[in-house]
Amino acid sequence: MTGKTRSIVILTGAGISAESGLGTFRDKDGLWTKYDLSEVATPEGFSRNPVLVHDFYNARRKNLIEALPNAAHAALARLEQSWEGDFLLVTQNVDDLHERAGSKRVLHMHGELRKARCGMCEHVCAWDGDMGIATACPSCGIRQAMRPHVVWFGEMPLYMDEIYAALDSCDLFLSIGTSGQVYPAAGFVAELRRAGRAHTVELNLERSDGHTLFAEGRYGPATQVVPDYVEELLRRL
Ligand code: BJW
Repeated sequence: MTGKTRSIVILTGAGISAESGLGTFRDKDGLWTKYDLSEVATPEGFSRNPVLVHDFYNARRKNLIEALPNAAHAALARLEQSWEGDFLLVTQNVDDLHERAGSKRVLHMHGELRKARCGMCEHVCAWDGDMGIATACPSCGIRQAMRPHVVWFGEMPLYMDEIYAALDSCDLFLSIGTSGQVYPAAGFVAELRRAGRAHTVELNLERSDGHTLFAEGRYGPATQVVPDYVEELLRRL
């Protein structure tokens, strides 16, 4: 696959961070089995009960700050460093474990948990502490408008122009640790398949519902299958 591979796009999901102790969403102990997503991950839920939503993200932010990147994050950083062609890591994850493992070309299409955004002036800033309904925006000073800088259902994911441009020209697409249930990310593999120029590989704990759309699959824990696959790719460079 590397003989003519010039451009790699990698899509990651919650499964790559599972072994770092961050919960996934749709697995049997996933976040959506404990919380109603319409209450904590929609703009309407935030309007109805901002305290609940802030508590949900404050707890996850604390957990994230204590978590560490794992061997799968490290392997992708190694791949980026060794790869001379185009490279883009698109993550649906709001954690920063890719960056902490050394990845540089990362786009967070669903936002970043360690950032806050003001719903009034749209100011975005780093945020590691708790946030609440009385938190004032550090830029415009308005209270009650600060929210986690994440993308909820019904909101537009970020960086879509850059992502589609990279997908348009990629020859290798890896989908890692995602169930492929949430659009638009879930549609990337079908779009690539229609275009017919990229080799597509799913690396996941188990076959996702859409696994037949991929040309190839590697199954098992991310900390095993991702380093193994990256080593294989680098050996062929
Ligand atoms: C392991 C592992 C290990 C475990 N090793 N693997 C009807 C049809 C089509 C679309 C829609 C529809 N109705 C509504 C929509 C749109 C909606 C949508 O897709 N809904 C679906 C539920 C149907 N999408 C949106 O609203 C998006 N916006 C949008 O579409 O705007 C319009 C638009 C149109 C066209 C172009 C562009 C835009 C916004 C979606 C926002 C999603 N937000 C969340 C929350 C973010 C903040 C937060 O973290 O709280 O993002 S929801 C949640 O799901 C989070 C994730 O990023 C996302 C994906 O989850 P992921 O990563 O796949 O996790 P899981 O848990 O599902 O899967 C984990 C996988 O890992 C599993 O397969 C495990 O097996 C595996 N695994 N352990 C390897 N150790």
